[in-house]
Amino acid sequence: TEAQYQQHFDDKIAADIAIEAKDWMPDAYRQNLIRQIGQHAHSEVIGMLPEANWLTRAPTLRRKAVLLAKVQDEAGHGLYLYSAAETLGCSRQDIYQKMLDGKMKYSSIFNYPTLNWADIGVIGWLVDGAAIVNQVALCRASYGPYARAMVKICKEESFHQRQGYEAVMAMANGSDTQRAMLQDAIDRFWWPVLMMFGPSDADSPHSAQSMAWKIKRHSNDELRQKFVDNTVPQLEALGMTAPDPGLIWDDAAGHYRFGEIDWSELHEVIKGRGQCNHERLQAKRRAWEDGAWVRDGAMAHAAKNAASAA
Ligand code: FAQ
Repeated sequence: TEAQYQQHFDDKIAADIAIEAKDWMPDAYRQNLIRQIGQHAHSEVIGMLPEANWLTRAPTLRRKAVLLAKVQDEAGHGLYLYSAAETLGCSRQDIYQKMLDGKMKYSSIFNYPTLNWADIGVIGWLVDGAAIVNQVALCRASYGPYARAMVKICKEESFHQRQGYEAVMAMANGSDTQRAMLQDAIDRFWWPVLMMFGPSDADSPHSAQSMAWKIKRHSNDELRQKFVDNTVPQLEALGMTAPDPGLIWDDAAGHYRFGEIDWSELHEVIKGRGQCNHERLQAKRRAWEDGAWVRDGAMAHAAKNAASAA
């Protein structure tokens, strides 16, 4: 019966046994995962755009090759995640179309522009750094296909974070102009990166249920704190500062304290009114339309093959 299935599911969650694609699961669990994994997949592919903006203008061939590899990795992450979402019974095309129609979200961070090369280093260091803190926790998510995708993604993401830090180290050791560019990029990205972890726990509608289901293992605020604690020593090693006068070490707590996030900014960006929301969706819609001939060609080729096989 339904009650027995539910009991079996609850027992597995309690015992930390992964839920697999063909297992019974409550419909709300399935829908919540499609929402989160789908948004995560969209973030990976939209996240290619701000960095791709600098591929043709990378300062050296080495930096260009590294950035190209990183951007390609993000496409791969999108593909693993769309596949993980599909194991839950949704269609990739359906959730992709919802993203194009503005009916599904992607991470707020990709609605900020990349104005210069320093932004690319800062994205690798801070954006991928934040993504890792969030995704390491998701390696233990209760849904097996999602957790396993995260393991591979985290390995690649950790290379991304290091290439970003290596790029910002070069700028921090460079001229005064380079140091000023780097500081400006940090000043613009610092707060939006803290917003990547989502609303505060008090204002996070999905958290309680996602924690009970062990999809989320740590709350938004816990992960944000972990990121700040990890990152401030790296900031100091660069000789740079954060645009937050409230950022101080709290010896008793063993954590950095930081100022209040401007939640109205996060809400505006999530609602589609960030600096680049329109541009990002336009770029993806154009790519989808411009790629129609490839899809049509592939379908015609498959139909021809099927006909000749018959
Ligand atoms: N942006 O109740 P909660 C990357 C939405 S890293 C936009 O707290 P939840 C790597 C949220 O969806 C970035 N929307 O929700 C990379 C919900 O809306 P809904 C991607 C946000 O799910 C680097 C509502 O607010 N990583 O791509 C944001 O429990 C460089 C209420 O929020 C992931 O997606 C936001 N920042 O917790 C790629 C990680 N925050 O659905 C390229 C997986 C919240 O009700 C280049 N996701 N919202 O309409 C998660 O861990 C979770 O979904 C959270 C949000 C923590 C993001």
